[in-house]
Amino acid sequence: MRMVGVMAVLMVAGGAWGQSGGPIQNVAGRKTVSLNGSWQTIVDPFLTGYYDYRWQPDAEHGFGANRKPQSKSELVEYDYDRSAHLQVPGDWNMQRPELLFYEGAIWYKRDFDYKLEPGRRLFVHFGAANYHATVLLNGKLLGEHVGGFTPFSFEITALVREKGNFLIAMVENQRRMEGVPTVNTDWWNYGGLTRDVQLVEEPETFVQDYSIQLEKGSRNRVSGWVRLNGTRLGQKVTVEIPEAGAAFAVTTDERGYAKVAGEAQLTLWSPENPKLYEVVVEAETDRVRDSIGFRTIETSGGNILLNGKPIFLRGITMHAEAPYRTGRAWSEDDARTLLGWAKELHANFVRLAHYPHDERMVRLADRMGLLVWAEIPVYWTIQFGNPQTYANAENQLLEMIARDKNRASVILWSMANETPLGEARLSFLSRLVERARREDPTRLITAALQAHYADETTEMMDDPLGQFLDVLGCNEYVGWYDGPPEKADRIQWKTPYDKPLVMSEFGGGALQGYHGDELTIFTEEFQSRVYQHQIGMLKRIPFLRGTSPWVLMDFRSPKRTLPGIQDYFNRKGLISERGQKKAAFFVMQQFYESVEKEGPPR
Ligand code: GCB
Repeated sequence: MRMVGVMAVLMVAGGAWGQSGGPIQNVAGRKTVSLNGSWQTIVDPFLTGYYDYRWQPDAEHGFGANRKPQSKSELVEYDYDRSAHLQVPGDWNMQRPELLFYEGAIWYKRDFDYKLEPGRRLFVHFGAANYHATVLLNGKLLGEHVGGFTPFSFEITALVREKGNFLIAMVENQRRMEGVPTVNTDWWNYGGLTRDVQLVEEPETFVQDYSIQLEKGSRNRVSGWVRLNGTRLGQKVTVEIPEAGAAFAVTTDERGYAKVAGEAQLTLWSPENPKLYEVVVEAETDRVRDSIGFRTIETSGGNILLNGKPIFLRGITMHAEAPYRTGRAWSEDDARTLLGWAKELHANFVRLAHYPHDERMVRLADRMGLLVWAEIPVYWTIQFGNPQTYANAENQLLEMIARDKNRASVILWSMANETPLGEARLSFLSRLVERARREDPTRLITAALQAHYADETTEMMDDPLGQFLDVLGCNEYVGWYDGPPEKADRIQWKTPYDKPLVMSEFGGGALQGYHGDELTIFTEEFQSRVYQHQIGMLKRIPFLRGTSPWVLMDFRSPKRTLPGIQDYFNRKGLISERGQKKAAFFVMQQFYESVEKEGPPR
């Protein structure tokens, strides 16, 4: 395969699923071997292992070759065996002090043996690599992937050998103006192989992907599709839900594709009863099991309806920041802690900001009964007029939907966060909305927008993007960036849209353990006061159907420099990064408890 340069790859980001021809659904439900653990690594700030001295890309002859001197005279200026190690999964920033602020390339190498029986196929699967990964096996380029938060895989059937394979990934997290996200984010640019790496073994023709959900608007009609990959593409496939006594038999076409539809009597999934069914997708040559919940989600005028009934989203936003240790979250324990705190808050909803989180999060949300807002890092001022930026954003959107489309917990796909008004932005985002709807007609589409003051006391939510959305998201910081906390008492909210509003962010900062009078900024008392006045205001918004304050836990951000208070942490957490709850946590908890018991504010 011809090597393409870093910039060139950004242009072709539109189809970066590697050689597998698309994502492998439900990797955890396959035959896998973990490649997690210690990898040899070379820090390469000047991309010396990638470009030659004329700046021509040449990874197969660079560090990707894993060259060993053939004689004592041969010059080889790198050596994985004498280089430091990094743990995978894990961002590099938290693993060595000198990498805390590092942005650049790191080469990862891991050896493995694998006996692949004839007629079987092997893939290497990456849960995520931030931001740009170039992957080689045994010195041969497999491909590249752009986008820091979605999975990708490459087929290695023809290249793998029984002994002495070396898998190399160059991961590069240099921020780019044209990237998604762009150079400016209020979170840490954690680099590296931040999620699981696995070998996935499949039969020659296998069930690559499937979508199994309730048909939009129906509570007993299952609808979806299956897709095979291999040479025996026309097969009989059944999708079975044994507990519901339902089985749908189909025959795949010459592309390996078949639609699935049929009736089933199902107990619907909800936060109160997060019922999951075992679903078995069985082809003649392969079989995959999954746990899937069934529910409907729609809007009617200003209401969000879950299984036909109006619901108020008692939410909390969170970053994929690891509790207690900081760094990028990835483990089951991380997910349990973060979502456990949401439960403790009496939440029924989480906004997973500002990019797709580890798949464990949405799978656990399925089991714990938490509704999910999932989003892509179209954040602030990306290049809305740049077609390559659009292709990149769309690719990340499709990869997110591909991974999480069978999760009942996920009810909202969010297109963007706090993006500045303008024509290019509107055409970019409305196109993205349209693409998301085509890909997944069953879920609601939203975006975190911003309101403006129509007069001194009227916040107006009339962003023109609103006409394309099902649910309006709004970030506002009345009482923090916008006036003193009491300002909220005077504000009323208006919108021309007959659509539900979720206040997708509000809040203020506090250093946990810092106490003082409630006029002193960054004290727990001040933060609580922001929340108290916010809650008073929120209760008066007639079209409000959910809230998700910013943010569950303090998280690292290079933008937050104030010594002694921030120390490179955004302090708007209700909980510190060491897991200590601040006073505002209990203010919010009390509000949600009352909403849970007495119904939403009206
Ligand atoms: C926002 C952003 C979020 C920031 C937050 C803040 O509006 O959406 O990413 O971290 O404000 O703390 O300023």
